[in-house]
Amino acid sequence: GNFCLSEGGEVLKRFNAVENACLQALMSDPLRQFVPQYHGLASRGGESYIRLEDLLSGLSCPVIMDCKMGVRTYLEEELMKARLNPCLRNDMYQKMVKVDPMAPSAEEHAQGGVTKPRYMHWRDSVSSTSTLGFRIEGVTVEDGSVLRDFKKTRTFDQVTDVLLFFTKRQSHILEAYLSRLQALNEALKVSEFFQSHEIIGSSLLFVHDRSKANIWMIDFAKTIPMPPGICLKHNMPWVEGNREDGYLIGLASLILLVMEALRL
Ligand code: 4IP
Ligand code: MN
Repeated sequence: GNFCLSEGGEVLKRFNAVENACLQALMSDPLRQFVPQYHGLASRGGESYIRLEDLLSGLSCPVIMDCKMGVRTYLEEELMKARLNPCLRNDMYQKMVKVDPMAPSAEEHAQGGVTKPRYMHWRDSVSSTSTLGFRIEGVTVEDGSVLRDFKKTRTFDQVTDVLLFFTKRQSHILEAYLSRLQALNEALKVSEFFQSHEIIGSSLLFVHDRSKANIWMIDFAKTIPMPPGICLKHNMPWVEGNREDGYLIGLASLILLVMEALRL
């Protein structure tokens, strides 16, 4: 997972070269206002960290929802790797059985392992990732406890219920989220970064307290530049080789979802 430290109004996140390059590029892109401000690197106890704006500072008892964006959460590279070297993961088999003992095939049960893309694809299909283009990974409530039991939250109605719970149906919060999502949609249209990157496993972080609500783009460790001159559309179905991520499919679903929650 993501190893973070909080320090002096900043967050230190374990260094990752792919993420670091993205954050640097994003600081001179129209998406800058949707990304935590990047303050360079730090080192602590022999480890390197990325210094980021603390998105929670100035908020009182914030609640947080993490939505992982896109119609898939693994890189095409993972498929290639698994084909060349079909390494069986027992940890992923265990995680799979915990959610659904019937999910592994007879062969997978016998092996006690599944390949990474097999696990990731299964995760995407039992959650809302494959159909809605995003999934809820976690919700942190006022007392700081984290709810992570959303692995089978798949349908539009199921995600709507989580959003209603998370926002407590407060219309001023839902309205603020809606305008932020719409502003993000506009910024993505003119973003050179967005056109030129495959964005996998990145999240939108929804954060609000009693009065303020905001949404941030975070987690770029699997956000990969496209070859020069090749652009992604982000709203097309993925077929292996086209590298489409479905980011805009997820954003459109989220906009509909918040609109629907405001109507209910
Ligand atoms: C996790 O599965 C997430 O998909 C991680 O993605 C992924 O890390 C893990 O792969 C995988 O086990 P669960 O969420 O179902 O536990 P993310 O970091 O985007 O949350 P990668 O390495 O793909 O980023 P492994 O290979 O790290 O275990
Ligand atoms: Mn990761």
